[in-house]
Amino acid sequence: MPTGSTIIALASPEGFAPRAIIRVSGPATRPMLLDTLGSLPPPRRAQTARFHLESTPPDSGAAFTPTLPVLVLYFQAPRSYTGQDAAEILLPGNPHLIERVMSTLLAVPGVRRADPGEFSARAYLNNKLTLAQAEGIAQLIAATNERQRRAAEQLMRGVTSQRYHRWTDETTTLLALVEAGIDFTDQEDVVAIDPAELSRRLATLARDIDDHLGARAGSHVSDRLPVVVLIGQPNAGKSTLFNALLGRRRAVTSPHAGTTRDVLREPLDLSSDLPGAGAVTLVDLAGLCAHADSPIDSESQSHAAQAIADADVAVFCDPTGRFGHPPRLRPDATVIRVRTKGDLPGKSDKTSDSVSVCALDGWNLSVLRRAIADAATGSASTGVLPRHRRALLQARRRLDDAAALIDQPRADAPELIAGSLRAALDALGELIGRISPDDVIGRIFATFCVGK
Ligand SMILES: Nc1nc2c(ncn2[C@@H]2O[C@H](COP(=O)(O)OP(=O)(O)OP(=O)(O)O)[C@@H](O)[C@H]2O)c(=O)[nH]1
Ligand SMILES: [Mg+2]
Repeated sequence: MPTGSTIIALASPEGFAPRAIIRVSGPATRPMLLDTLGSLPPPRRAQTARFHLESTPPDSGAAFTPTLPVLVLYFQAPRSYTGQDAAEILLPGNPHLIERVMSTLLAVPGVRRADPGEFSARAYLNNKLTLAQAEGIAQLIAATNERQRRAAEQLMRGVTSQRYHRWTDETTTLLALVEAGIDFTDQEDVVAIDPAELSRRLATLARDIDDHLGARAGSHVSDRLPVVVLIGQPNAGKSTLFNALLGRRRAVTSPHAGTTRDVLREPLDLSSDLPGAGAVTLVDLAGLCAHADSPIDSESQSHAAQAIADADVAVFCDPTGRFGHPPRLRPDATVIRVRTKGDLPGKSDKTSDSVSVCALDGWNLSVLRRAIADAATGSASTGVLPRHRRALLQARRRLDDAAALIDQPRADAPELIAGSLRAALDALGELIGRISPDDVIGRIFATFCVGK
């Protein structure tokens, strides 16, 4: 992510508004302000000015350059959000004027439009923000409930980072103690730290991580993909939705109720819907009936009930939007209510917590995919970001591996324990930004909006 260019973006919503804000960051900020305003405002003091718009072709013959009243804030490096020379230009919120100001600014050499999250990425690269704070900002912008807002605030205030640092320190200490045993004892199978002590400290660490991840973490510690079942009455449109989510015709669909009899399971990758969310197992089932008319029906109903009892997430499909009681689910399962066949005129009550979709043309499927990704990663209920959850679960598994090796009577146990602890550290390192591969940074900041 090169930071040598100067980036500009509209930092306020598109459309008409009393005010719009254009944000600028980069080395060409000063010449740009001099060019367009005729003078440089004093740093950090809002100043009114007249912005000289580039003449458009009809005016070009005239010697007259149109100007626009604006309010300008100039921030001198390094005292700015990004750590670079930066500015904010407040102007009337009129899309036509905004575009003319933007094109005047873009005519200054070295200036281009910002990519999503590029301002925050620059702040991070200039050590103005930690990775966790940057993610906190993104989460705050996207928060849809109080829990997520609180989690975002903890990220931004550094509370979450401190916790991650504590776990990293403890893991580093344990690794050092185990390695001391490998390097400095004559007997290879002796660990410098007392095994009971190591075991106790690993258990404490694991419990702290589980608490942070929420009570449901236990069920996700396994490598099993989260299971997402489509449930609802026969003919609710489950199989059509199943196919639409998968992007191919996997299940047979028909206007006749009772088409699906078997349990169909397919992996569905949701990483493009929510960075850090991985794949889930999507399951299509027979529609739920109170009465089974034949042995085939009762067998497919019992298979469906079994699959539902195993599910982490249930997508409850109902074209009427009325949604009765869902069938018996695991107590910690999440239910997503989906009004299927959203293209058909409905007599439904508008339930606020349901999402309407049309599986035939894909309307609102991205909203549903995002809801599934949120529910499957548990981030909806705990506020822990999917990327964090994934890294913490990874660390948690490696700590478990280490703990399981303690009592094993094998000569290379200390080396294996050290290897597991190192892998746990790598996973935790991704969270505190010490090991931040480019693609991780790219993915985090790419989820920001332009202008942030
Ligand atoms: N208009 C409209 N029709 C839909 C939509 N989704 C499904 N349908 C139609 O609804 C009928 C039933 O769809 P299925 O996907 O087979 O329903 P199902 O819930 O799997 O049914 P069972 O397997 O019998 O339980 C088919 O005729 C579909 O074409 C939709 O979004 N809009
Ligand atoms: Mg079906």
